[in-house]
Amino acid sequence: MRLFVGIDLPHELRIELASLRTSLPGARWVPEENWHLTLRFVGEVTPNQAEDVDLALATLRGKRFALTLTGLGTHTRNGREVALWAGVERSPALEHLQNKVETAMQRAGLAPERKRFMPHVTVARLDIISEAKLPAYVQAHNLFRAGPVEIDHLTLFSSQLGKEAAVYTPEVAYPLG
Ligand code: 2AM
Repeated sequence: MRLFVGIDLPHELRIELASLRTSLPGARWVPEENWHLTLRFVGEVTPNQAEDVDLALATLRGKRFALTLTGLGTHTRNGREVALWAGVERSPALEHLQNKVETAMQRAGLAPERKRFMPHVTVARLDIISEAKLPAYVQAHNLFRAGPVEIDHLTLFSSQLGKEAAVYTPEVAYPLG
């Protein structure tokens, strides 16, 4: 199974994120039920490894924190803009929690994550035609801001890749103290 550790976004943030889904030709909006913040992508694991991941997360002592979404950005691949995301306000509490998750994943036997943590919520995948319209779109939504909202649990998600969109399923919730 394919897993990742993240934050299932509270309703208050989802309402605000929905305001970003305006006209942007060529944007394939991520279905609302798939909105999340990834703290650690785990990837394909065996059932035994999944158990170790679950155990490591269950023993992690994380603290609640306030999550604020702010600003917009894009991911580029081969010089092309391929995804649009909402940013996350820098927060020592979130960084600390993400570090704890990383340590827990290594305790569960995963190789260390080499990529720097760059928290974001992907809201759309972009086709070529959306690129020309992007500057105006980004300008119109530049001041996007949602929250702060208290986050009181982590979630272990499974991900099933599909033809249209992936299906992300919250499998286990781990309360934050
Ligand atoms: P993304 O939204 O920027 O694509 C499930 O795929 C989640 O894990 C997504 O939030 C995705 O980020 C993130 N992720 C991080 N590294 C990944 C990888 N190597 N492959 C797929 N998804 C990854």
